[in-house]
Amino acid sequence: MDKIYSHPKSLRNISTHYCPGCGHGIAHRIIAEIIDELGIRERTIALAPVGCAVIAYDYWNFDCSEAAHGRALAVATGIKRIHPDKIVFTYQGDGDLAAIGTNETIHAANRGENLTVIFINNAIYGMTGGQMAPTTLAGQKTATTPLGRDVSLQGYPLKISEMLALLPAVKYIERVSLHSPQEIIKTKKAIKQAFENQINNIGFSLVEVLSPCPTYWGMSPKQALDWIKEVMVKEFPLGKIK
Ligand SMILES: Cc1ncc(C[n+]2csc(CCOP(=O)(O)OP(=O)(O)O)c2C)c(N)n1
Ligand code: SF4
Ligand SMILES: [Mg+2]
Repeated sequence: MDKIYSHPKSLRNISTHYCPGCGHGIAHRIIAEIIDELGIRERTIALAPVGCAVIAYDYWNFDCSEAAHGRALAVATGIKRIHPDKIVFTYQGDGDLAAIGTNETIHAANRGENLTVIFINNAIYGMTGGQMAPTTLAGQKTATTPLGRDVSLQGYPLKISEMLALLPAVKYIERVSLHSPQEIIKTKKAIKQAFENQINNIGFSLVEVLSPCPTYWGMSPKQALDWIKEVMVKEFPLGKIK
């Protein structure tokens, strides 16, 4: 009989601190499976973000480093330039990558660093209590927009993937989602492509993953998946951007 389930070597066998229905655990597992499949566990270095995934290094079973909030791509640049034989990736939330870290993100992309970026867009600051993120939808209620995001005061949801796609040194950008098993399979394919690009020295690759945060969306896990499918993808359409 074919084996259909096994624990990835790249994932430690411990419980996580994530809330029920959170997307981070699914994304961690996908990355671990890919690193096993590509046989790169011994030469992978991850940069954990500041955000709910701050202790991702406790869950992955390969080398990891931590960066100050938003600085993962600056640290990753240094590591990759010193160790071009290593496979270096950042794992960052919308607050980390597209708010405090916007500078680092845009300039690493513009330099065409040969890095892989996993961008977890849950449209909120999870770790700090559900404040508005750059990617919060218009009208979305958060701790800092209790009446809903008002674009005349707080601006529009930031489409950082589309912005980055304009840069000539950026080689691959795709937006995927975790809201169903079919979409999770597509997410895995896109993330694998982003790692293969780095292995083949193709250059800067980013996968934006729409990911549920039931806790700070004030929803059940099932409602959060439906909200991505019915509401969030209208603002953040899925598919290859570049
Ligand atoms: C320099 C600095 N500023 C602010 C913070 C507070 N802070 C911690 S995590 C975070 C935002 C996290 O949101 P996101 O990156 O979207 O990750 P999520 O928790 O949603 O996965 C903020 C503002 C900090 N730790 N360091
Ligand atoms: S607060 Fe949101 S992003 Fe953070 S662990 Fe809970 S569900 Fe996940
Ligand atoms: Mg977030």
